[in-house]
Parts: sequence; C-alpha cells; structure tokens
Amino acid sequence: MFCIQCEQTIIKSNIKGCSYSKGMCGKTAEVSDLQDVLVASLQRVSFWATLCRKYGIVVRDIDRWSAQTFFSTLTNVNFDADRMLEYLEQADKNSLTLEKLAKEAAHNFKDNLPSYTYAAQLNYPKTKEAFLKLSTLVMLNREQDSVGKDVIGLRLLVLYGLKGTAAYMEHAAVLNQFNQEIYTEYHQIMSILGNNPTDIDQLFQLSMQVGQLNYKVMEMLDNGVTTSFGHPIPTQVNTKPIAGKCILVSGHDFHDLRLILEQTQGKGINIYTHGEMLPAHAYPELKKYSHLVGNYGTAWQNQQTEFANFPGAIVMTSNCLINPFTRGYADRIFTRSIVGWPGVTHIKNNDFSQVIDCALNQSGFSYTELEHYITIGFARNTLINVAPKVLEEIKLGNIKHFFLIGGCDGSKSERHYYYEMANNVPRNSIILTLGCGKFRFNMQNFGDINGVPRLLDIGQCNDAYSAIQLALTLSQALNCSVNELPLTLVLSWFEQKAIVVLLTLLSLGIKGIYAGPTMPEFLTDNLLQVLQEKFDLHKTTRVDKDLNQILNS
Ligand code: SF4
Ligand code: SF3
Repeated sequence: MFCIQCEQTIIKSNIKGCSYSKGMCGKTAEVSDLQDVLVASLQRVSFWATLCRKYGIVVRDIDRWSAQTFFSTLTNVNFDADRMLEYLEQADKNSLTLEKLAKEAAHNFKDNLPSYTYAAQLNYPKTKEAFLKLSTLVMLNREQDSVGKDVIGLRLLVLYGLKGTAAYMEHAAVLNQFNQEIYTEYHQIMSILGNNPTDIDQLFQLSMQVGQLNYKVMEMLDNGVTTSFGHPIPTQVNTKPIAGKCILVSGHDFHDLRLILEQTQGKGINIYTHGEMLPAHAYPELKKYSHLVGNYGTAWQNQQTEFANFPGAIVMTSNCLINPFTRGYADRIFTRSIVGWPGVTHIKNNDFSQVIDCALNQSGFSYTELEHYITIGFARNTLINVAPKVLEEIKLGNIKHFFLIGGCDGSKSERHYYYEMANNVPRNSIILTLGCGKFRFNMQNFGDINGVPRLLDIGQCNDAYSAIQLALTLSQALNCSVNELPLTLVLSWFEQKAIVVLLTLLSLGIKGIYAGPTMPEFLTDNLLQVLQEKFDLHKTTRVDKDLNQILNS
C-alpha cells in the first residue's frame, strides 16, 4: 500500500505516506491496492475514450461512470473492497466496449492505432488475488528511484487534482449537467497520466490545465445547483435539536437531500443537515420544506461523537465518512452513490424507505434545546447584489480588507490556526468562508460593518466559484486586478477537492495565497519552491506573524 493523497497521511521517520496495513483514514491496504489498479483501469478506459473521440464516438454513460468511479477513490469515500471489485469488472467491460468501437472506426478510416499507453497495455485479471498482485505494477511511487521524487510529486499533483475535478463533475452530473468538452479533456489528461509522463514542464502545464478544467466544472456545477434549487438567499439556521424523530443528512449532494425531504413529507420526521450539507438551508427549493429544521453537529472529523449522539437515521451522500462501527451507529447509517463501508447498508436506487423506517424506530430527540441561529447563504448572487454596498464601505474606508478563510477541516490541532485567524483579523475586515473548515468559527457572532455582516458564509467547498466571481466583480468595480484587491485567501486543505480548488486559483493567476495547516507531503521542497516563486504561495505559520505580513505587505 502507498497512499499520500490527504493531509492526515502517515509520516514515520523518513517514510512519507500511508504504507503499512491501514491508512490513517481507516482504508485497508487491500482497498488501497485495489484502488491503485482501479485508477490504472480508468486510465485504460480514458485511452480508448480519447481514441473514440477522434472518430466522433462518445459514450455518455461510460463518461459519467468514469468520473463517478474515480470519485470513489477520493479520501473518506469508499472503504469497501467488494465495491472496488465491482468497479474493476465494469472498467474492463467499458474498456472493451470502447476498444471495439475505436478499432472499428480506425479500420474504416484505414488508420493505424496509436501506441498503447502503459495503463492500456496492462493485462487486467479477474480475481481479487490477481488484482492485488497487479497492484505492484501500478503503485503510485513505484518509479521513484528511476524518475525522481519531483516527477512523482508532480504526477500526484495532477492525478489528485483531477480526482477532485472528477468529484465535482459527478456532483454536477447528479444535477443533469454534462459538458462533452469537459469529459473529453478529462479523458485526455487521464490517458496521459496512464503513460507515466516524466517531463517536468509537461506535468506542470498539466497541473495548470487541471486547474482551468476545474474552473469550467465549477461553473457547470454552479449552474446545476442554481437551476435545480434557486440562488441561495441569506437564511438563519437553527443549530440546536428539536423534539421528535429525525434524519441527519451529511456530505455534499443536495439532490439526495431533496429526495429525502420529498419522501419524508407528512411523516413527522425532522430533517437536519450535517457538515457540508449546511448550505442547503439557503436554497429556495430546499428551504421551502418546513421539516428541514436545522443543522446538527460540525465538521466531518467530529462525526463519530456527533453521529453516536444523534437519535435517528444518518445518510452519507458523499465524503467524508469515518468508521461507523467503533461508536455503535453502523446499523443506522446509510451510504449513497460512490460512498461505501463494508457492512453498512447502501441505498442503491432513489427509495429511502429503509432510512425512514430506521428513523421511525429510533427514539428521536426527547427535548427541544434553546435555539442558536447562524446566518448562511452568501453565494454568488447575494454577494454580487451586496457588492455596491460593500464598495461604498470600501470607499468610505470602513472596510479595509477581505479574508477568505476556508476549505477543509480535519482533526490536527494545528487547525486551531483558522479559528485564531478569524478571531484576530482587524475589526474593519470582512471574513468570507466556505467548505467544512468554517465550523472552526461559524457559530460565533462577528457583528457587522454598517449593515454588512463581517462573516459571510459562501457555502460548500463546491462554491469556490462564487468566491472567484465576487473577487472578479470587486476587481472590475475597483478597476484593478484580483491580485491588487485587499483580499487574502487563507486556505485549509485536507483532501483532493481542496487540491484542485488550489490549482484552479493558481491557474487563474491568483497570487499570495496562504495554505495550511501543512503543505501536501507529495510536494517536494523543489516543487514547493517553484510554487512559492511563481505564485507567492505561503505556508501558514503563526497567526500574528502571517497577519503582520498580510496587512503590511
Ligand atoms: Fe492515508 Fe489519506 Fe490515503 Fe487515507 S486517504 S490512506 S489517510 S493518505
Ligand atoms: Fe470537508 Fe471532507 Fe474537504 Fe467539502 S467534507 S470540504 S474535508
């Protein structure tokens, strides 16, 4: 096993990456090895999909399946070896389908076939044992001694970034958003990665290409979410329980939440959001359900305590899932889509009756706690509508600086930095936030500046697009570049969605970003130096030191 894709990867003396019998997240060596083979087999699918496209052949179901399946290998998504074997079987079928179509087309055009990539020419077996054997040929660091750590680090930057993009493509696909050009580019990059590229310049260009591709994906996702659920509007959300039966919905997928809301109507069950599902309360097409009563709990890393204390059913629609067996709620948690844990019930179709029955059989909350409200809903439309007021306050000198403090949360104590940062920025600054990292400070009241709330919650990590749109609007109004705005991005990363959001920001030319709490371990010192020189990327240090540098540079 070798996995180094997330922030909590294991570092032991000189060995970087989870490489023993289990990763820090709970992923077994067996699942990790199967996922490595799955990634290679997806690169094989992409090789044939790319060739098919040369002849105008697009198989949309396989496109959707490809990105969706890649999403299953993201951190904290799928821990189930049997599901990996199902995906591997399907990958083989899909490859053979595309191979047949591509070969027929090439034959008709009297074209020679291109050379096969490394991933396309491997012999994919059928049994688990044989897949595990094959994994040594596709392990991500296997060539480290021959090609060097910088090449491996850049390959991983591209691969993990593309994994984040695939996750957002799937979030968009759930909402019927599909753009053929995006899938074409996805397959091209995946296919190149399947040939083990070694050229540093090409890999660096690819990482920027992934960032730009992701910008288009986030725009598509934004379109899907806003056409399905309307534009978020500032909304007060109760964060305390109400007496009654209950279902908790976590992850990023609003489509599942809507299905649950529809199917529980009139059944006397209160629905709560958890983690990244919090922004749902601000969308007109979701907030209209009166039994969507509030938010329960905080970010993903606290779920074992929060889920254990939640007296109802729980649905995990996407990342981040942690072992549900250690605290005794595995029989009342359900997974959806690409999420999986062995022994946990997986809802395959859109029928949530098992979840509803489970909720009705649980005690529910026996008490109603005194309400505590937080305000959310400052996505693109609202932000752009308040921009004139914000601009007026900037011109009057009442707003001096914007801090975007957001991204992922995690369990390391260094993440207290983000709480401290939010609490130490000057009073004349506005804090924008997004992602699950906001739970470090979003229950606090930061007051307002002449009616403009000092804390503006943009939404999920998926909504980084909204933050970029606000920055572009302000820069146009103030007639300056985004880099000249009094805006500092202080990002926290944990998994691959955050990697690709960072790549998107860099590919848009945004400089001076602070990122932490640590830098990705797969980036070597050389690569970090390049990113620092090219993009003025800073690693977070101490809040007083960083603030001093931000405000006085
Ligand atoms: Fe380790 Fe993170 Fe990979 Fe899990 S996802 S095995 S914690 S690097
Ligand atoms: Fe969080 Fe997993 Fe990244 Fe969507 S839910 S931001 S970590």
